[in-house]
Amino acid sequence: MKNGLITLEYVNTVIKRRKRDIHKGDCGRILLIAGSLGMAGAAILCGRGALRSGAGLVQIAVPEELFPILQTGIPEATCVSRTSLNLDKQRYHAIAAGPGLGEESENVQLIRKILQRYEGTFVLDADGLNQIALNHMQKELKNARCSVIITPHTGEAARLLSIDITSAKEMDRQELSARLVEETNAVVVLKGEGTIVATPEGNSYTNTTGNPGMATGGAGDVLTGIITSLAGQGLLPEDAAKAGVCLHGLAGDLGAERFGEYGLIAGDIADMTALAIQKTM
Ligand code: NPW
Ligand code: AMP
Ligand code: MG
Repeated sequence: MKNGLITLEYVNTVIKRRKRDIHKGDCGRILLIAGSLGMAGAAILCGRGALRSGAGLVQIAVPEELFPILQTGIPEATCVSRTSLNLDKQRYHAIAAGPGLGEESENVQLIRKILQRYEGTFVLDADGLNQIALNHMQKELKNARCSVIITPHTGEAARLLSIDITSAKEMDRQELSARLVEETNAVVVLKGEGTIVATPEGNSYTNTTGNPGMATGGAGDVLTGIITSLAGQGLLPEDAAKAGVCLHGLAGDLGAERFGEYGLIAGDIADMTALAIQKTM
């Protein structure tokens, strides 16, 4: 069992240098199942985080009525309907589900299908996690065919563990993250000040970057995009989670230098991820 800090020096050891003759298909083809009417922004922010951290091809699965918003808000990404997805690992190197997904029951079936069939890395966040909790799917998560990374904040952690939010807020965060690993057998990213990445092997790492300016709507949606992008580029799930939270925090720090902690918004964090990666190389 290891306990450690997640530092920029560590990130430098896991981010790959690009070969001169690389093409976009080599840089991670990823699928983001995100967004719903009223929360299209979550899908755009997630996609922006993914692109700014190097994903070569980003496809976003949204209800068709949202295609025009997505294609305007993030023209670099393509859109696909949630009803016509091909889940082969050859098609997508990593998949995420959850940011702004809402509560529609058809999304539950899609998440279930990914857990049963997909062979790559699957990142679950936000409403994706809420659906797992609501439909008591923790066992399905444990038995998943894919490698799973979950990225709950304290409220989502409480729902997954069926405990009330006040108790979760009062609980020691190391203990809370260890309980989440036990419940899901996933790589757990317990978000907040000093985000913890806890692994099924019993290791626990605490992030050293980030600031209170990141307490702003959409910041977590950006993180999901970053982690999925890194996993899609070939990082192991644990490394994608650790490097992702560190780069996301550094992007928040660089954004706060420019806009201050009060003015920082999630889109700034996504864009600053580009500079954060540059700084670690
Ligand atoms: P309290 O009472 O505030 O202290 P929810 P959500 C508790 C999408 N978004 N951080 C908290 O406690 C997301 O992707 C879309 C946060 C409260 O009881 C999701 O799909 C945006 N909460 C959806 O909205 C931008 C904490 O948890 C509850 C906490 C809902 O996500 C915004 C809140 O959790 C957003 O990202 C912590 N550290 N600790 C867009 N532009 O489209 C405890 N809580 O109800 O899941 O709400 O996180 O906003
Ligand atoms: P979410 O609540 O899903 O939007 O996620 C918020 C993101 O911002 C997570 O990555 C948190 O770790 C980060 N964050 C929020 N508040 C703080 C804080 N006070 N200090 C550092 N990071 C924070
Ligand atoms: Mg969130």
